[in-house]
Parts: sequence; structure tokens; C-alpha cells
Amino acid sequence: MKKVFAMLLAAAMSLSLAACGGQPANNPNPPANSGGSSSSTQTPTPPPADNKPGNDKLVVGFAQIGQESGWRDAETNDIQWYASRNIDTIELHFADAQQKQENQIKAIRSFIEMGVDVIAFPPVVETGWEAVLTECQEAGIPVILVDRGIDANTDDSLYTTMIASDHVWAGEQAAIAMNDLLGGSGVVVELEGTVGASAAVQRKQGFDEYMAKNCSSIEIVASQTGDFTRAQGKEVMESFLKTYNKIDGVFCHNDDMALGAIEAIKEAGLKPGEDIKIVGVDGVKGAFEAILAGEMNCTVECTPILANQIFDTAAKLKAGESVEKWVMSADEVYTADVVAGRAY
Ligand code: GYE
Repeated sequence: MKKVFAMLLAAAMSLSLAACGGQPANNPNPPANSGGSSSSTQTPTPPPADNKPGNDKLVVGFAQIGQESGWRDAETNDIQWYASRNIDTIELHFADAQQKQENQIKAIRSFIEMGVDVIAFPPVVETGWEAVLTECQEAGIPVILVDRGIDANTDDSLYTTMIASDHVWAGEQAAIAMNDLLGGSGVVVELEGTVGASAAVQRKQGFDEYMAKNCSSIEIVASQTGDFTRAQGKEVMESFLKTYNKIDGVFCHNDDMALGAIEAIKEAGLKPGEDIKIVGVDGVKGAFEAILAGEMNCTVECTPILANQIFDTAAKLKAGESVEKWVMSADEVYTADVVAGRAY
């Protein structure tokens, strides 16, 4: 039995390592930035001398949200690893906004001053981007939204394309899995992502609307943000467990909050994955490990491995080619049987 588990775990880890661009998902020290500048919240340094006209490197400014989850670290690692492997043709300027919209805006303005070829960033929330995106447009710098979008009321000509998963679909898939796990009836609580983030808004929309339309015997009794972090996911789950004496399932908008919820459920003397069914989104290593251990029931993939598409799209935009408005990632649903079946 031990050997079988070791094989399953190896499979899960190889799945997730592949999903992290060859780096450990929670690598606290992503590979050194290549050819450009990397900063926490300071304005990135001006480009090196070789960025003079005639240098045909693709110069990309990336304003990352922060390091709130294993998924976010995987995305960062993939982008920095890809750029470090293409140092002769790509110059990456990378800023970490530490979860603050004002820091993302500051970084984007510094990229405009540098005169980068393309700006890419995941909008931490859906609103408040008109001014800075207008400045990008006036500077003639195309913008790629990555893994999150901006709200539908914002003029979508202000960005060129979005490379992201379908978060409404993910919410629907989570609801289908939860309905199946509960046998059509039960009490569910929801751990939401960052307030105002499109990934949270849309996963909630997909889940809640599917439930309302198809699962009349499943009741969502509470829904509260855990801000996509493991610590806050645990805290909110602890409060739910104190408030409700019957919880049959929890839908977590990302796996990090699911892992926090698992801790809270165990500390309450209950069995996660059995007494309370747990469905997450992302497909990070810890989720596969929890599913293999029987402590979680499903994760809906949302691939963080976007660097290839980001830099390919940026190169096309620099060359004046047109691209689709939404480059949608292809994701899968990993229930326990699928994870076990993938083991080798
Ligand atoms: O699900 C979560 C991260 O925007 C898709 O942000 C991303 C989400 C992802 O913090 O883990």
C-alpha cells in the first residue's frame, strides 16, 4: 500500500511541478529576473543601455499582484523561468505589487516611462483601471490582461487581449462536482476569493447560478471572502464551523483556502473529505496531495502556466499582428477518481 501511495504522490507532484514551470510551486525565491529589473514595490529601474532603438529584444513589463497563493507563485515562477531561458530575445521588467492596486498602477506607469514594447498584468480587482490604461493607449503600448479581467463597464478597447481561464465555467464545474458529492442535497458554505477580483466574482456567479437553477435541495447558508489565502480561508472556515452545526460541503474559490479549511475542519474534530466535502479551484500540488489522502474531493484546474502564451502574444503585438480578444486556457476537472486514474 505504501508503494502505491508513493507512486500516486509522485504523480500528483509531477503534475503540479509541471504546472509550475519546473520550479516548486511555492518557491519563495523565484529564478532571478532576466535582462530587466525586478522590484518589490519600488518603481522598476530604467532599462539597461542595450534597450536603445535598434535592439530587437522584446521588452515586456509585468506588474504581478503579489504572492497570495501557491498558484500565484507558480505563475510568477513560470514567467521568470521562461524569460530567463530566452534572455537573448526577451527583456522582462517584473514588479510585485504586494496585493495593492496602487502599486500595480505605479509599476505600469514606470513601464510606460521606460517605453517597453508590451505591458502585461493580472488586475487585482475589476475596477479602477481606466486612467492608467488610457495612458498606455496614448503611449501606444498594447496591454495584455493575464488570469483576471476588468469589469464589463470599462471600455474594452483600453486593453488588447486577455489570457485567462473561464472562471464562470470553473464555478459551474465546482457546483456539478459538489452536487454529485452531496447526492443532490445538503448545506454548503462558500469561501470567496479577493473581493472585487474577476476570478472571485465569476467563480461565485458560476457556482451560485448553477446551484440555484439545478440543485433546489442544496442550500448555500454562508459565503465570505478568505482573500485567496490559506490563513484567511482557515479563519473563515473556523467561524463557519462555530456558527453552523450542519455543514455538508464547502466550495473554496482557490485551493489555498481549501487547504486552510481542511486544517480548520480537522481541528474541529471532523474528517475533511468525508464529514465535509471540499471542492477547490486551481490544481496546485497541495490539492492533489489532499485528494490522494482522501481529505479533499475535487479541484477544478486553472492553469498558471501562461508564460508561453504571454510572450508569444507580446511578440505578435510588437510585430503589429492582431490577436483574439480572449485567449482562453484549456482546463480540466480533477475529482478523486480522475487523480487516481492519472497516477502512474
Ligand atoms: O485562482 C488564486 C490566485 O487570478 C486565477 O488568483 C487567479 C487566482 C487564483 O490568488 O489562487
